[in-house]
Amino acid sequence: MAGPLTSGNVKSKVNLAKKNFAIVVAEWNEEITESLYDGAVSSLKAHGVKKENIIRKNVPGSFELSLGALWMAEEKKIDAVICLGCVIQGDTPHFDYVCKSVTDGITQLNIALDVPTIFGILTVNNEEQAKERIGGAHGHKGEEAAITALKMIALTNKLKKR
Ligand code: DLZ
Repeated sequence: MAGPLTSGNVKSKVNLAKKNFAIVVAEWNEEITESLYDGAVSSLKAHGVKKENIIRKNVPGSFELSLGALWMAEEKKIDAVICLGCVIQGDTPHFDYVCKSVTDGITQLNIALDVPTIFGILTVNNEEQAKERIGGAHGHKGEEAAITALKMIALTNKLKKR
């Protein structure tokens, strides 16, 4: 069964107080992406990450998340990048293009770079589905994106990759 990532299953020997995070936030569907951001930051802080070690950058929309993430990953001190966005299905195929672009872009970053880049992007049919994923029936995807970043940092540490 697929289940939400919870803080209970982050097992890390990493000193998270010394780790640096970039969060790239898409401005489209701002009410949702702000909530994703708040959840991600709360979750990081709850695990010992220092607020001053979290850098935030905004991009206009989810299409721009990949480039924003690349720029952040190129910063020397960043240990993980978290991308947050919300793409809502409309009347045109635009949804499919934006979703494909950001999915492919973030996949490429993960393969090409040594910095985990987390896919915290809602791809939903309507606003109601989005709200269910920012603390509703389907958990909080901003918190889950943060937990995923912590797990990838724990893994890179275990493999001594960085
Ligand atoms: C244009 C557009 C549309 C229609 N819908 C969304 C959306 O639901 N979520 C989102 O993050 N961005 C959307 N955008 C903007 C594109 O991501 C992008 O910013 C523009 O096409 C300019 O490159």
